Amino acid sequence: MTLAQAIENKYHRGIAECSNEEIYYCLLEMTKKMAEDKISNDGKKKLYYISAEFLIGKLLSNNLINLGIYEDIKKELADNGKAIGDIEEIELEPSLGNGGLGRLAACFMDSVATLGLNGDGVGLNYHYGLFKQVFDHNLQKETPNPWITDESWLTKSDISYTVQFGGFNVQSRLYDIDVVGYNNRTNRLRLFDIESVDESIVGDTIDFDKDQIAKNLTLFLYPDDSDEKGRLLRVYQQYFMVSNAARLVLDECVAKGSNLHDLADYAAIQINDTHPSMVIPELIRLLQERGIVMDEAIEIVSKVCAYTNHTILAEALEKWPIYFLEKAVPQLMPIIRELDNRVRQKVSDESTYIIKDGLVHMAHMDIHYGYSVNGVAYLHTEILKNTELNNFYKLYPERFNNKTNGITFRRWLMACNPELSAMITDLIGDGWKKDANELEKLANFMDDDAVLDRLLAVKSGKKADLKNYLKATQGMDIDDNSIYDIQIKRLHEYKRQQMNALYIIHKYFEIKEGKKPARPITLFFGAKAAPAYVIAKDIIHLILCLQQIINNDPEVSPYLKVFMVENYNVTLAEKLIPACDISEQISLASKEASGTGNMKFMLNGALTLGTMDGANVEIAELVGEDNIYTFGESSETVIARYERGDYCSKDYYEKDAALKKAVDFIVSDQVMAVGCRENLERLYNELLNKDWFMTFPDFESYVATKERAYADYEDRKTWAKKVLLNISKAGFFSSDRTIAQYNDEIWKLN
Ligand code: Z2T
Repeated sequence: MTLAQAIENKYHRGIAECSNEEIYYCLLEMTKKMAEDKISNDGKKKLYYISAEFLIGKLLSNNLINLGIYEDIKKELADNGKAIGDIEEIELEPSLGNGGLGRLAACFMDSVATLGLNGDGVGLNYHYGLFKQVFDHNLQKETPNPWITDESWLTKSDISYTVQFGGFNVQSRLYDIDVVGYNNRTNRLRLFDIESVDESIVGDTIDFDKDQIAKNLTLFLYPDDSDEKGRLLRVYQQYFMVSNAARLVLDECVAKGSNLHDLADYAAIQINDTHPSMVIPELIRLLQERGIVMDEAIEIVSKVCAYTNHTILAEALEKWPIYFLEKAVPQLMPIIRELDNRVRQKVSDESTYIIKDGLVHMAHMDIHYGYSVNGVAYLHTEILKNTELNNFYKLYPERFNNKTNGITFRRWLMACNPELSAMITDLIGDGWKKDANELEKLANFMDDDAVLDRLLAVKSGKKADLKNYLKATQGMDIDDNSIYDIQIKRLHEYKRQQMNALYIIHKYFEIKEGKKPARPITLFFGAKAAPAYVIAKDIIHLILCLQQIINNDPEVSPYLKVFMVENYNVTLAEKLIPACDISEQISLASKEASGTGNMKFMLNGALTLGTMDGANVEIAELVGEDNIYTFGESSETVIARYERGDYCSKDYYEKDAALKKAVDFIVSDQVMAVGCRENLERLYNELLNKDWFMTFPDFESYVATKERAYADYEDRKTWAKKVLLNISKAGFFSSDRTIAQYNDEIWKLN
């Protein structure tokens, strides 16, 4: 059916006579029908990817592309004077994740379906996604972020379970979102909700009454990124998620013919970080309920569950107080105790016990009672094996494996950068859309001036698009002749936005002193800080103050501007990434498990300015040192310094005059005039007395390397070659590759 026919049936009018909103809802309905026709449960064994977050982003364009009708719809709309971009604006973004971990889960679901594998995501149907960020007096404020409208991508199912908590029961309801593979089957995202959510308690802020747990379990997503803020209500959410998931798994497997003893022939469960870890004791409990004895139940579950670790930051490793699990999920504690006792009987290394000092260590349970433990980039997995989880590695070396993260090229190239996609297809055909390694063929054009010119023209076009979008939506005045230098990711000290801010101050002084850059520079930031993460919010405050000072200084702003976009989310990422020249990946070496933004930028023709951390190491390996800007201390040096415990930031501050000048500016009268003393002094003191993520030792090499990148940018032809080479090597980072490896080495479906 054409869109015109669907519109005629629904509204008895033509496309040109409909509002963008009417067209959006018609496309939504049409797409859902087409997607549902391709739902399949083929394949004996099925993957259940359980995750507290699926940061899916807007779905319309993505689904149209994967159904193969995007171009037709776009043309039909254009013929009727409508722009598909304006229709996309109607859709609300489901921000059902914090950052990398949640977006990874969404990319993975796309690739599972695209590879034709039988696999669903299982999670929670949050009514409010990650808070909406608003800037007010250069400070972050948080407001509720609803996304569910009467007509949405959700389909109510007839599946419902009673979930028991200590003291009360809750009735669940399953909602599905179709996951359309690219020219392939449709799988599903299975989001559990409660039957009676009370949205009325949510007002203008995110500080609402969370006491009535039974009514509000699925109301909101926890806004923490990699650090665990210990909010215990989260345990209720987690148990609600996994108890439903476990029952869904057992019911589906039994329906397919499993006798439960052979569960591992029917199901693989991937535990996405420790948020779903209670699925292990819960499955054991349910198997016992269905007549299987403890010994065998443990054995079955240990052949089904696999665990992915996403961080080495100690504060992010979930440990729940026993008394709390006892209160919230009393039926699990005897099982967890039994699991711990069995470890104590066979293992002498106390550091691996599940229960220690009144705390239940969720990751320890996953490793002892799962069949696979994976890290998310080569370096990260090595650090897990050699330091962080070394005691476990010694016990179970065969369980440890690496799966370097990936991204779906459908959303992160085809949908967000159709111009670059079209150019690539013109040059090498469209085989790369199914086999990303074919991008290597681009290397044949390294000396083709016409190709290099076209590549630069595509980038200029995307820079102009971003300029226009940010002017229209956020009132920003961007010079699209400038270098676009972009750092977008959650605000976290280890990601070191503060080091980029210090660079900006340094550059501001240079310009004031008459040292003008060859070309104007625009520094973009996009970042949400967890509402309770004080220093992270102070860093946002500093950046917003710098934006105000610099952009309004007529001496400096022709050469340097700073823009922190408000409410950075997937939708904004899709606009920012294609326009980027320089991708900031400057985490303290050893701390960023992988990063996935780094891959999106590379694929869209930005060059990486980064430390040898996470997947940056693999980017550097693939492109070679001439095509990436690396700097800073190695992970070995950093880890050794932490072990010695002798880092003193003041030593660096005293020795480096340029650094001192930049740091002192934070508490200068000039910044105080536009900012808050309390926030700025706190940040200044934090850097001077702690600087836990070691920005000072890397500052000098960061500045020097960034200057080298800016200088190189002026040789447009050489720059274009580097860009082309980066794109040609990006195929490795397709999540299709990652998922093929998960399947070959962990899930073994088909
Ligand atoms: C998260 O996004 C990540 C790790 C977490 O550890 C939690 C969250 Cl919400 C508990 C990120 C990593 O920081 C990033 O390096 C990685 O690329 C991403 O997960 C996906 O693996």
